Amino acid sequence: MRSPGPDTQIEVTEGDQPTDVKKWNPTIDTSIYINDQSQSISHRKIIRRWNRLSRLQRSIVYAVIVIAATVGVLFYTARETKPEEKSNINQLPVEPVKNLSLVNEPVAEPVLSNNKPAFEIEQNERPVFTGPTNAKQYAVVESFRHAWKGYKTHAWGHDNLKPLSGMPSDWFSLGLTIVDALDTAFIMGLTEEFDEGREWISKELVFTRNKDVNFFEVTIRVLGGLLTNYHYTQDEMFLKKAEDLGDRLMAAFNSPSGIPYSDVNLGTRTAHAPEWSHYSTTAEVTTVQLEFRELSRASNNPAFEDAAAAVSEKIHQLPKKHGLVPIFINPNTGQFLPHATITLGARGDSYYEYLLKQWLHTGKTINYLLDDYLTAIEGVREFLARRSMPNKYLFIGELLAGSEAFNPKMDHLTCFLPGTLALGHANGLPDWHMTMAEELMTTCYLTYKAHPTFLAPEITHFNLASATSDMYTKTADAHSLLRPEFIESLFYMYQITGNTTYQDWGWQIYQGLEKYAKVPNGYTSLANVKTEKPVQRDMMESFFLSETLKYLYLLFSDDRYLIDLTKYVFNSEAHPLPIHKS
Ligand code: DMJ
Repeated sequence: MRSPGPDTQIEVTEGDQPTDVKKWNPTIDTSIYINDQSQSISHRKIIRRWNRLSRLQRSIVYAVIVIAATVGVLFYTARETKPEEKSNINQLPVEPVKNLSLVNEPVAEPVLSNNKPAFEIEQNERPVFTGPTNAKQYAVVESFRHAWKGYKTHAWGHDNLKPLSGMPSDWFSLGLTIVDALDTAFIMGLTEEFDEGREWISKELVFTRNKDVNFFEVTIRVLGGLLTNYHYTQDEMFLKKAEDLGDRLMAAFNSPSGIPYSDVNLGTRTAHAPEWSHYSTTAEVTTVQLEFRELSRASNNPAFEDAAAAVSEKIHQLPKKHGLVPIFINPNTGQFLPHATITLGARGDSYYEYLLKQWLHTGKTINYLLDDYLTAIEGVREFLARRSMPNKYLFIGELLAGSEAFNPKMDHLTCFLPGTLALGHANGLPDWHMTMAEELMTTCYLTYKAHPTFLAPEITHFNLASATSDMYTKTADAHSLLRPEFIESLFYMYQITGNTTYQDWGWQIYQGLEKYAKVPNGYTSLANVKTEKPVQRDMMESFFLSETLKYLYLLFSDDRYLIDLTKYVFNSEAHPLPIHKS
């Protein structure tokens, strides 16, 4: 049976939890009466003694009471205003929504108001996940269990499930859905699912196949997933697998420039550029650093971190357009493909994300990462941020390959940006970053609301000249892979601001997923979100379990710091990694 969708609201009563009702006992309790009597006798004694005191003695008693009360008030006030480790992010001022100034606004210097020393997580401080606590979280957990069950029944050990045909699908042959989704099961408190996944990884996951895999995808999904599971459980099995995989992935860095090749053969430990090009993708080569650094820190082997950090350092040295990078880079020369597309969507996105996140992961100690991030966000405002007509919605466009002409097109992938901007602001970056984040949240939300499915298309186009509507979706771009980016940003915005509107928006989208993407064997990608009867695509991406459902679960958490952003940084595939001191 299909679940209800946006127009059939699922009833959620927060007070549905069973209340501890105490039973009333009509028997007279005589001890209460005796207590009352003896209390009134002792009151009379106190009054008689007080009347016998001299005026001086009474004044001393008054003075003592006044001093005690003053000390008490002072102590209480001091306690209330003391910044708590946990609520640091929350206490930063968040400006109300206002319009971002796009042209030649003087750039404010960052005020690192939250530049406190980074927090290194100790074993006994790891979060304990005890499962859902409210109806919305229970619903999301049920969605995860439904997806996991379908995958387990029809595609166990394969990369993905094709939920319509009930067939498996392989890409890297690494049991991608198990490894990618496992920490979501852990965070949701699903011990049975976690145990069966752990068992498969321990017995079946091998990296010895003579097969090319994508260096970036395997790093963020498989290496990232193994490292988070290791962090949470301290189970050495996960670390051993991660070291074996990391060792094999290191082949990608064996290029003349050290910029990794896109494809690695894990079995033969060789790497090469893709068949169709000499180039690697900029976002791919710059979105492995959190994972390789974490592997080094966990295994005490600096080689992983060194190889990946050298890539960031090299790219730092390259000329850019006000911090903005072309989407292709040559691993032989170490140079960007000149005049390639500039975008915060496909192939560009996580370059910007990892500048900030690497800076946070290393306890805000690597300054060039922050500098490059700040410059890039200024570049975004200057060259890519525009307003649509007629309603002046802020969106992020692209610069076309060759001409660098502005293209008013925004990938859904770009909806990661408001979350990242909010994270930066919470860590002391300029207020206009938060203004930009809030405005982009509205725009991304509208890309969902514009469609009867309440789901967003892969790409949205915006009108710059007078038109009846601000945005439109071309049929070729109308599909949805149930991507996580906007829900990810909702999670960041909610944890950082506490504004429950972000939860409400997430719930509307969740209902769209339930109504249009849920099928008997799981959840499926859609061919067209513009129609109430969308053609379904027969693919359940691993990131739906790893990211989309995880961020929904965290968004609806009663404890909005369930995974605290002052202690953890999420990799690009939603695997939380602990923040280090340096
Ligand atoms: C995920 O695999 C990662 O978030 C990646 O960085 C971008 N695309 C997908 C999800 O959309």
